[in-house]
Amino acid sequence: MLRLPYAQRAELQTNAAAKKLLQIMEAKQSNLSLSLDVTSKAEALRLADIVGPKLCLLKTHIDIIEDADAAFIADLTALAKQHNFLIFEDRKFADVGNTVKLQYESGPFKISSWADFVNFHLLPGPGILDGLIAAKGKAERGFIVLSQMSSKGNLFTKDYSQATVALAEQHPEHVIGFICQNKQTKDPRFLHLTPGVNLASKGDALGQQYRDPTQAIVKEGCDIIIVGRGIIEADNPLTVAEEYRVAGWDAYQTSLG
Ligand code: 5BU
Repeated sequence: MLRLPYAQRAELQTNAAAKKLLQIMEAKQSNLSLSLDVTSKAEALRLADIVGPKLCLLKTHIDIIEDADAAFIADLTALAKQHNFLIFEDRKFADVGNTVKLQYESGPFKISSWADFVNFHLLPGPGILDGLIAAKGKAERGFIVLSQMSSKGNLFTKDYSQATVALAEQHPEHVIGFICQNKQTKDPRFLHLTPGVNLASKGDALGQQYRDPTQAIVKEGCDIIIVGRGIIEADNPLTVAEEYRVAGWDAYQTSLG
């Protein structure tokens, strides 16, 4: 499955945040996203600082950080600037457009003011994307639609996944790609971000399923590997993050042919 280099794909982008992401991927030789699944801001900032130089993208679940506050967001966005990565809040919005607009721009987290990307389910229909687009927030931001999930027994069907691709194709300036397990479209404008990646494990006791970076990128055609516990539970997160970065980059090089 041959692909265009990130630099060329950056040129095709009509979404400024996606263009920036592809430029960072090229510059840092990284298609690695860390899933920052820890519950204290001190630990989150410590990990983001250590591993940041290896990442193109940091994925957050802001609602699991027990002491999250405005200072945390300020520190995290400062680290993003310092280490040159973007931030993706894995919020998985799934309500009617008006509620999602409020959840995205209001409440304690004001996600639209700091996250470069957020994701959403298409389950409620396309009004959810209209709600996200209508929200106030960062000038440069993009939306990622969930096309598939990594967990055992999930209810995503082929037809549903195809509907998410159709939506993306209608809004390429807003929808920058997919959370998925394999390639959804050959259109090089769209990014395929994939969770369920681990070099040492095949899954967990709660339904997660893993494969390695080569499988995800070379065989399944994904672009960005999202890794959580594989890195954050390692004795040396920096060393292990570098292993994932190299594995992801090598797989990308292979996919270019
Ligand atoms: P892990 O520790 O590498 O299993 O973490 C995976 C992360 O990706 C975690 O934050 C999940 O919420 C997220 N995720 C996932 O695992 N599978 C999916 O299909 C989607 C998100 Br969508």
